[in-house]
Formats: sequence, C-alpha cells, structure tokens
Amino acid sequence: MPSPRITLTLLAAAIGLIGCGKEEPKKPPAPKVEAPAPAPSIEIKIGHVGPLTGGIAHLGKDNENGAQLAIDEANAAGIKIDGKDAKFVLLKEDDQADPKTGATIAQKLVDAKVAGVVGHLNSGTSIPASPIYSQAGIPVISGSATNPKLTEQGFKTQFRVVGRDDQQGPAIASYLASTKKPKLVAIIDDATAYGEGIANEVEKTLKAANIKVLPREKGTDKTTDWKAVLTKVKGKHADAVFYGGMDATGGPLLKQGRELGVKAVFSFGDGACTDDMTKLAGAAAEGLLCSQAGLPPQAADRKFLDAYKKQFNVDPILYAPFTYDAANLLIEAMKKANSADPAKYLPELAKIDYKGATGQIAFDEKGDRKNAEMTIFTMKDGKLAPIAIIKGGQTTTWEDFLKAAAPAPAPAAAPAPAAEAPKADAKKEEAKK
Ligand code: ABU
Repeated sequence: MPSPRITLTLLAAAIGLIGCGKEEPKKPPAPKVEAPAPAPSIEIKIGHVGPLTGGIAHLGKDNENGAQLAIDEANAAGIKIDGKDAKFVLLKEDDQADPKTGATIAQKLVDAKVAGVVGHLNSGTSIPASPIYSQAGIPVISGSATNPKLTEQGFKTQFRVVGRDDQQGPAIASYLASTKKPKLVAIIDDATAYGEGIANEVEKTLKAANIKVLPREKGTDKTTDWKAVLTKVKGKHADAVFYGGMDATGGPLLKQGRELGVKAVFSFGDGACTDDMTKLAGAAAEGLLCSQAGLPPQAADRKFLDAYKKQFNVDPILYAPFTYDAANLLIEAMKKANSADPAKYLPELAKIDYKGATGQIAFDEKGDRKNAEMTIFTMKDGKLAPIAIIKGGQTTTWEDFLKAAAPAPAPAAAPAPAAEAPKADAKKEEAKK
C-alpha cells in the first residue's frame, strides 16, 4: 500500500496537470485498502431448561430471564476466551416440568454441544437429566432444584446455587413449630420429587419436636381440586397444614381450604412461596407462612434488580437472581480456564469463589452451595414479607439482617474549628467605635 505521502504527491501532480490545461492523464488506480481481518470469534452455547408451558410456566420464564440477562451482559462486555471474541447463545428449552421430557431435553442439549446448562427448574426433571449431563461431561447448575438427591448421586458435573430441602424442610417446620405451636399437623404433597421430598423433611422435624402428624395426603402437580383432601383435614381438626408443591397447585389448596372453613395455619415450601399466591388464592393467602431456599429476591444485588426490571419490565418472582448467578458462574469458570471446553473449565467451576447477585458462592465437594441461607416469609397485605433468615443454624430477624447489610454510615465529619473568641482588647476597641 503506498504511503500517505506518495498518495498526496500523485494527487498534487494530477491537479497540476489539470491546471496546465494539458490532456487529462489517466487517473492512477485507487489504492486497494484491505479490510482488517475480523477478530476470530467463538460461539459458546449455554442451555437453559425449565417449564415454559403448564401451570408453573411463569416460574420457568422467571428462571430463563435470569440466565438471559447474564448472557446479554456477558456479550455486551466483550469477553475473550482463548484470544477469541466470545459470543454466548442461550438455548432455551421447555421440559414442561415432566421427568421424561426433562431427560429428552438433556440429551437434545448434549447433542447440540452446549458448553454448560442452567437448570432444570424442578428437582423431578433435574434428577433424571443429571446422569445424561454427567456422561457427556457437561456442567449443569440448577438455580432452583432443592431435592437433596440431585447432588447425592456423585456426579461431578452437577451443581446448585440454592439450598437443599434437608435444610429448608427443617427451617420452615421449626419456625412453624416454635411460633404457631401446632399440636396436630396435616401434611399434603404433590407426589413429585420436590413436593414429596420437602414434605418428608417437614414431617421428620415436626415428629422430632413431638408434634403429631396425620397420615400423608397426596395430590399431583396438576391437582387443582383439593376439596376431598381438605374435608378430611377439617374433620381431623388439624391446626396446621404443610403443603409440598408449587404455587399453581398450592394456591387453589389454600383458597379451597378457607372456603371450606379450615382454620389451620397454612405453610408452604419455596415452590409455592411466591407473590402469585395472592392472585391464586386471593385474600385467603393472607397469613401464609412459607420458605425459600436462599435469600429473598429483594435482597439480591441492586444492580441486578435494576437491570432485570429494565430488561423484562417486571421484578423477579422467585429464583431469577439464582439462575443469573448460575449462568455467570459458568461464564466465570470459562474465563478462568480460558476455555469453553467443559473438561477444561469444570475444575475451575468446582473451586470457584464468586461474588454473585445472591451473595458469595462456592461449592462443596457434592456441588451444593456452601452456607446457603433459608428465608421464612409471611404473606402480609398481599405481598410476601421476609421474617427471618436462617444460616448455619443461626436465625436472624429480617430487620437485623437488613441492618447488618446496610452500608456503614460515613464517618462523622470532623467538627469545624470553633471560631476564635475575639480578644478582650479587640472587644474594647470595637466598643469605643
Ligand atoms: N425448589 C422448589 C421448586 C423446584 C424443585 O425443587 O422442584
């Protein structure tokens, strides 16, 4: 390529010739400017799986939004992996909260050569999907599946960023026992891995506290008519009810319970601990006790909450901050390994120590989140209000938690030096004037 000086000289000569009125010379061919070679890029596929149809599609979308926000932010940040511009793509899949479909979708994502997966939402789909990801060596992080079995199978590829039901069940049961002091509790579940699992944990805790528990009542994850079960519960005069299931079925249970005149305190686990309970059960939702297996959405990082609201025009419902963290953890581990090859970045993920929107995240040897918090809520004026945070066996009231989380007040400004008192002589002089 000619230097700019040569180009200018040629141009000046051409102008000079035109000025002399001589025959116009042929224009020299324009120098070819080669476009700079595009930076090498790499497309990294990350899967997200949750129910996007059916009764809990709103929770699936909430989880998916969290992961999508992390992907969009990573793409905007211009991340390089192995010297290449990384373009992250979220493959969004609907497993309909169905165990068989969950396994089919897992195989579909393996075949699509995803580098990692966020999901699945349900324990009932995560558990059958986990051996498929394990066999393919693909890391998978659930932001919501709480059944202990998920991380008890010994799969090195399986992680979760929420707590487990053998933490959550005892937390909500102990809170119920100590604050409401029930003598007889009815326990109902939806016969899913999650619902039945958390109900078992609650039952164990209540029985250990010498509280009587009625024989288990069951529905399914599609039951919306609970009248027969509730009539039995009413007849036994249970003074508390615990339901292991999701909000789409828990809402009708609560509503019909009150309609039938069941006076018992109702308590739910995380799957049914959402503000949607007000829509589903109306005024009957007031006073509900429930738990989540992590910090509440309103305690998530402000930057995340603002970005989520801006992008989706709604607030997170339940576990979106956790799926946001899950996607970011996959990306962070890839950055640390400088590779999107699961075999190379999996060891980084296993030993990660990362400040996420839901707090500091590190995994234990099973892939469970270390020091996961549990939150207890009550429904007050149509909104879930956190009451207490339980961490490592310690219970902190929500008010104290907020106080401890508040930024330390700025140090008081040093007092301004006192104005010097006028000297006595000066005062006298002033008086003479
Ligand atoms: N943790 C409640 C909802 C998801 C699940 O574990 O099935």
